[in-house]
Amino acid sequence: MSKKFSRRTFAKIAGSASLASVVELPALATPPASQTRTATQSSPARQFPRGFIWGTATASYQVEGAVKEDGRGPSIWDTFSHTPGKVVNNATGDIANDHYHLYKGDVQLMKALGVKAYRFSIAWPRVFPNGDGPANPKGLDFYNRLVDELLANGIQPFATLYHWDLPQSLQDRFGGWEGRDTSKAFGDYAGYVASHLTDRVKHIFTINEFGAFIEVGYRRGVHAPGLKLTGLRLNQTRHHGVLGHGLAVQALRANAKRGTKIGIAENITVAAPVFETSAHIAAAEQATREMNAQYLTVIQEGKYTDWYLKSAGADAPKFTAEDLKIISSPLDFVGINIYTTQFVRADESSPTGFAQVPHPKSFPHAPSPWLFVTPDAIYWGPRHVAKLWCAKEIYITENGCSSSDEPAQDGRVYDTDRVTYLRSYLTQLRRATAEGVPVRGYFLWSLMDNFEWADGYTNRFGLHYVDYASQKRTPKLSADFYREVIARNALV
Ligand code: PNW
Repeated sequence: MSKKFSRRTFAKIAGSASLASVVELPALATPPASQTRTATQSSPARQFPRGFIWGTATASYQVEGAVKEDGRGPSIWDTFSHTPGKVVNNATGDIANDHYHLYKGDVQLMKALGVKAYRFSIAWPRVFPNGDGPANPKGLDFYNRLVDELLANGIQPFATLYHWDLPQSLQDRFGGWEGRDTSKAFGDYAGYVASHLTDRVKHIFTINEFGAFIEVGYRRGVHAPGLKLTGLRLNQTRHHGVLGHGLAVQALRANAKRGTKIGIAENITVAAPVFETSAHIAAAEQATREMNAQYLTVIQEGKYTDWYLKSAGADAPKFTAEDLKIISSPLDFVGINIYTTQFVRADESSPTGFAQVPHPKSFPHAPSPWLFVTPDAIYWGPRHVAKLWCAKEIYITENGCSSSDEPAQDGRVYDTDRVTYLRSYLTQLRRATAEGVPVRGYFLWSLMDNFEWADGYTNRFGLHYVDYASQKRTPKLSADFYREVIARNALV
């Protein structure tokens, strides 16, 4: 494990900055208008670093629709959502938000929010309908149009290459990520995209969330392709996922224009200390390293942890030293999707030095049952990444929450639960930036309600309410909140 960001340096940064972050309490009496702070003069204790990149995020299958247009091939999500019983109400992404046709209006929604960046994903089967073989330039053209529209409106494009819509043909021929050929095809696709888009797209993420698409899709069978793998087959699939990431990094480096930055968007399992004693904090760091052993840890360290290999035993993945080199190809930044956390405590009796502390039944969560409201996650997540792996540039590539949004009489959605959630998380994120943790930007999930995978359209995560029958988008209260945060570069 490399430790260039030494404990002492970290403590120094943390110590000096914490003085500056003492919260100023507002005066009780209303000050005269001349003394009130304007939109750009928020209290320093609520301010984010200058140049902080505020953005929103979506993903291709969740918003685009137009699944048969301009030569797009089928993806595993088309197959899965069309299999009865797999998605709530048998919903599909056939139309979704029709973003493929309505993208110009959606860019205007972003402009009205004031976001500086938009994180979207490229549908692999639009670009290579069979996953490999001949490219489909008409499919790539959609992203040319989208990128041009974003840039014309002053919004930086951040593109993800894989947000789960694997070409069905790769699933049929190679077992999807069970097969090493899929990793190779992913590298080739990455190289192709790099040579066509990096004249304008300066930030590329390889893969979104191994922790979700492999664990939920290949282990639990709840997402596409709906498999329930165990043992060696599962570990090998995980290995092919990170190998695909590494091959893509290499292909991007070989084909991208100078100045392109490459990273990942992983929903790292964040271990947070039950409370902040040095023993619990050390346990949480160690736990974060072990709990992400198959994904972010091997990507950052170029080796699987001893504990992971020992626990896997005969089921440990088969790999070569060359694989590990590819997997750990250096990144320019680390993107982490932060929703929730796992609490841990120090435990000397455990061989790893930590013990997980499960959430009690009464622990508050969003309508998505996995989404426990734990604002600490967005403090500890980036802090662990900086400390464990010396990451110099970190993005929060997703954060947000579902809510049982319902339009009020006036047609607006007053999602005070989402506003409270976001404010709590951003308060913790600000704590991280104030302590010198190098978080450069934040992408709120999501710009608008969309196809929430196996939950179909029943769970809404958007800043904009979408009426799917009319495709009308209406800003929620949380959109007003986010606009204010962006305008002030500070908490409100
Ligand atoms: C992420 N979990 O998924 C995805 O990147 C998005 O596509 C998705 O819409 C968003 O978060 C909200 O769900 C996750 O079970 C799905 O911990 C499940 C989990 C985490 C993230």
